[in-house]
Amino acid sequence: MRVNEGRLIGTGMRFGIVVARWNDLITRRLLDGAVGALKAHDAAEEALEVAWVPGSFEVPLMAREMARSGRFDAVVALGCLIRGATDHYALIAANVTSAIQQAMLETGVPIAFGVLTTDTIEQAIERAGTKAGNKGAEAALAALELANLMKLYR
Ligand code: DLZ
Repeated sequence: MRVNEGRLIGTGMRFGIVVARWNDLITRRLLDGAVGALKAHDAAEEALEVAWVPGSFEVPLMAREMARSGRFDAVVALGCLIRGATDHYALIAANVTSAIQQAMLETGVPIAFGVLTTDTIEQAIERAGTKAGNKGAEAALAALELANLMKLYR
């Protein structure tokens, strides 16, 4: 029986990173985490390309463009949605999640989901490199693993 798993090797791979400017106190940390994780696994600095977008709502479109460009082995989507007093959060969160998945399935390029959806800013801080790890780094590693795994099928 052959069992395949994607290895965490970034050598020779190219990554697009889309990051939302909204809540940039948090998203900058997610970006740092993602870049740090990729470099720690031997991705070259010049193989990383970052595109800033206004908010999480715009992340899926840009992630799809990057995926479609054929220039990247994988894309990392980063944002931070914090529940507010309005229903804006619920509407955007559900749409962003499914739009990112749809873009990934449409293009066949891994797009890792690193958009935080939290009730409070404190919860977001915890997930952006303090108590609960860095979800940007985790998303980057998921992208790296998938990119390596998919190479086995191409
Ligand atoms: C408008 C809005 C609100 C209320 N909250 C957030 C948020 O918590 N996180 C985020 O990334 N973006 C937010 N936005 C901005 C939208 O994502 C989008 O950029 C605007 O509605 C313009 O299309």
